[in-house]
Amino acid sequence: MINFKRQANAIKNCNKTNKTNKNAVIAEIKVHSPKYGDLLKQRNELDILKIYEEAGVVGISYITDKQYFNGDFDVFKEICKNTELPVLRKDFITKKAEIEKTAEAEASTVLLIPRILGEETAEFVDYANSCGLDTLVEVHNEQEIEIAKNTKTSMIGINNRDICKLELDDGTVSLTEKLANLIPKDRILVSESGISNLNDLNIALMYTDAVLVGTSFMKADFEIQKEFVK
Ligand code: IGP
Repeated sequence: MINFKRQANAIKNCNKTNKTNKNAVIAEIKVHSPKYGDLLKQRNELDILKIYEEAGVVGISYITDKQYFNGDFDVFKEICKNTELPVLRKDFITKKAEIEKTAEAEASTVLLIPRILGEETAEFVDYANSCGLDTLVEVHNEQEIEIAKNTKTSMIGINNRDICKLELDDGTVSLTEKLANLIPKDRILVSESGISNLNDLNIALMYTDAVLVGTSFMKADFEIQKEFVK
């Protein structure tokens, strides 16, 4: 139960300090992108974790899906063990047993996708919360927002990309601009995917509490990462 709402609280605290100009960035350790291929480039995930921590990110995301993203649950467990930051598990979760496994790894948050779970999303959110996990419910259109609103999730993520296209689309923050006002203000709002530069980041943060950045963080050098977080 220790981890409950850690990610949500970290974002809230960061936004308080936002008065001192800190952006709430959840940085993804993304091993492989269906679009860009290998992003790890012979680096070690735990070394990347340390660099992200130094850059001052508000949370870590890791994709455990093997098929499309070449993720590895054992690496995920290592990441959780080696950081004080809240860690989000990204995967295409369809079974409650996977939620339990995520909690056992001492992750902070689990991603749940209405496109996959439909109306069952609410039940999965409750289950994750009962396991001590926070939830990020990921939406891409108005219909999915309706499903997300009917759950108790503390965080809603607008995925700027269509997950069914497996990253062959570019994703644009204009989707965040379009959908943000449909999300109730009592939920923490995150803009996910396709944030490739500071301009995208600043636009997204005009509408949301936090951003989730994968590919461009994996490609950027430390100075640029610090610029993102600053
Ligand atoms: C990161 P990007 O464009 O910054 O690399 O995107 C993240 O949002 C993306 O990896 C993602 C994802 C997902 C991966 C969003 N939702 C669901 C796997 C499963």
